[in-house]
Amino acid sequence: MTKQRAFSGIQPSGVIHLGNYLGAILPWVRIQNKYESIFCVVDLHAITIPQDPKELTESTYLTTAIYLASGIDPKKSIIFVQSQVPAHAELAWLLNTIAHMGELSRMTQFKDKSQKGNAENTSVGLFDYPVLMASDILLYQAGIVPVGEDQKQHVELARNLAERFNNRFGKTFIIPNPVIGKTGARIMSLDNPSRKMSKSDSAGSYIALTDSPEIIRKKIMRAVTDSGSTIKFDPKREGLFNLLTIYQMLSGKTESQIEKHFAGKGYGDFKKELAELVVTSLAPIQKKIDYYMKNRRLLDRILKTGATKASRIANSTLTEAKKKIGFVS
Ligand code: AQP
Repeated sequence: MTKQRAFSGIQPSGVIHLGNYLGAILPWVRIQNKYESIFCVVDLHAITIPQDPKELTESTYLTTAIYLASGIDPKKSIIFVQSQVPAHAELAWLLNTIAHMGELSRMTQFKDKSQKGNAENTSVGLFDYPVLMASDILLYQAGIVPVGEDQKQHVELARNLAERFNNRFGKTFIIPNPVIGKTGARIMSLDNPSRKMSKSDSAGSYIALTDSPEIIRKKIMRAVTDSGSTIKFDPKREGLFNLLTIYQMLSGKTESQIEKHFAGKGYGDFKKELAELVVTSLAPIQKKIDYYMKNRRLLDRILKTGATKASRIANSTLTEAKKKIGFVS
């Protein structure tokens, strides 16, 4: 292995929103020249919450199209669908036998999601989600895991499981490191800026990458701010700070350049400019998404190549792990 490896993924469930884009996809595009990068559409994760089969298929293609349209280059990076590489589920089983109920019960995402529904009917898969994620990462010997802030705890579990396995059976896995951006790692909800932007919230809380310009303008103009009037980066003014963070990431300007630009202007002017910036930033991506969605055979071809390359790496790690455990080959 020459370059260090990076691995990450997004679930093909519901929409892909601006939080996913700024917190995950955009950093992936930037790192793909530096690391041997592997980006997965994690459909096995998606089904930990009930999914309509037709929508799951559609969402899997759409997520792939969004990766490509955003600038993930299949010539540089491996793009594949998780369920097409059976080693993910198999290593997850092996890791299940060393994971502890207690550590999984402490995962905040599980606690949040199981509390949203009927706890008694929460799937075992949702509980086990972090072990499957550890399997995803460890199979590729990824040292780098670029994620949003909300996934940090899961990457830490992957580190713990890798260390536990290595200590018990001998060095098998590289210990992964979460890489979390300084800006944009936690984009907040537009209608409740104390919560992170999330696809399972109401549609007004997020901007989907596929939202039309009219919808984007409406959502931004309605975004919750405060009763202040100056446009300044102040983390205590959560709503405004979140909108300014989005502006900063899409414009590439510094905080002081932005504050200077909006000096003397009000929230209305700022929101209008932000809306136009979001619309113009997403327009070329949306055009490419349409192109890929109309070319399913191209998507299938890219995914097939990706799955072949991913399987080669994953199967080699899995074989090693099984040998260490003592399975007869
Ligand atoms: N609001 C966010 N800000 C920055 N990064 C975010 N990510 C998610 N939300 C934000 C990052 O996107 C990547 C993929 O996320 P996922 O598919 O695992 O979905 P999620 O984190 O469960 O996203 P949602 O929208 O919050 O889904 P629900 O509503 O189902 O819980 C990850 O790197 C994540 O950190």
